[in-house]
Amino acid sequence: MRPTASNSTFNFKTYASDRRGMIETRLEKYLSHNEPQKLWDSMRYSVLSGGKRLRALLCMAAAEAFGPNDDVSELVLPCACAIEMVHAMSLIHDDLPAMDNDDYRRGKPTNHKVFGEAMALLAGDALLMLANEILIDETPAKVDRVILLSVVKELARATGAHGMVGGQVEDMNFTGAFDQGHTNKEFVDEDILESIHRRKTGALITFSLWSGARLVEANERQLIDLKRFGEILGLAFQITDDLLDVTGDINTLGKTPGKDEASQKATWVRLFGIDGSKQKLKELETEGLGILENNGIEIGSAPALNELLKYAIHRVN
Ligand code: GRG
Repeated sequence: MRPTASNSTFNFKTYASDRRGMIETRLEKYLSHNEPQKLWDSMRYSVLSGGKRLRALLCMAAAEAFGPNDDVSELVLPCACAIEMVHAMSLIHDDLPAMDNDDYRRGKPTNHKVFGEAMALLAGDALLMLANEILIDETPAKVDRVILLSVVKELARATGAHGMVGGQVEDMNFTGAFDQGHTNKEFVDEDILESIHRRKTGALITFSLWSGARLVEANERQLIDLKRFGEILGLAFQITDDLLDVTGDINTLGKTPGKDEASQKATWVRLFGIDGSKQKLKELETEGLGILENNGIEIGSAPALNELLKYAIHRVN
């Protein structure tokens, strides 16, 4: 049933825990293959290793906010799981020595540390394709196929050169990671950094919200508002990530802090300091909540979206 703010029993912790349960069960089902064994073990290792499931929750919450007043989880769970697979594959590749060279993720050794670099690459590739297969195959026939096709296309766009991959390349560019030993870093200003964040992190987060609403046939106006809300939430999420890299510890974060500073990465904290980053987060929170309140997305019908924005900003890992 659709959660409402007027219903005083709405409790975000219970809400998130119920939906996480559904997401985990479904992910286990979609990953229950064993041929070739090592490949599926590697895929499972990274997808089923915890994680906040923020993107899947956003997808489900958006569907609940705009769908019919009955259970829409069956309609969007395949999409929510596909998003978590794409997210997990991006983490596997991001942790590789050729990229961020990280040893820990979600409190465990990274995929390539356990399975080797070649298998980590291949597990990422396989997850990317499995995500598409699941989205197309498992989305119930009740969902109009033209709508489904638009969702498949948007996922490709959010993931590829226009989205996550493009953002990662820009990020590495400005960090000097492609310089092959020469220092050739370019100057990063707020606009450039926002554009990196919008693609590298924001595109998949925005897609998560948009796809949930699209699958339940939200109208054009609602989809536009939700895209803007997604951009705000995505930017806020990444600025929080930049902050946590400075203020967090390995046990809470589940990954090594201080990596951004060590690699001289272009981050919000580097540009504007801790206080400047916190100030920007305040502004984004106000703007995001304002969109929910003023532009066709009533807080009363979408308390989970409201809480998810706050969670993205005030989280500790
Ligand atoms: C998509 C084809 C393809 C390749 C990947 C490596 C790469 C290209 C992109 C990097 C994308 C990336 C890792 C962005 C950072 C996003 C980010 C802050 C991730 C952390 O997300 P959380 O905190 O993680 O939601 P959990 O563990 O909670 O799921």
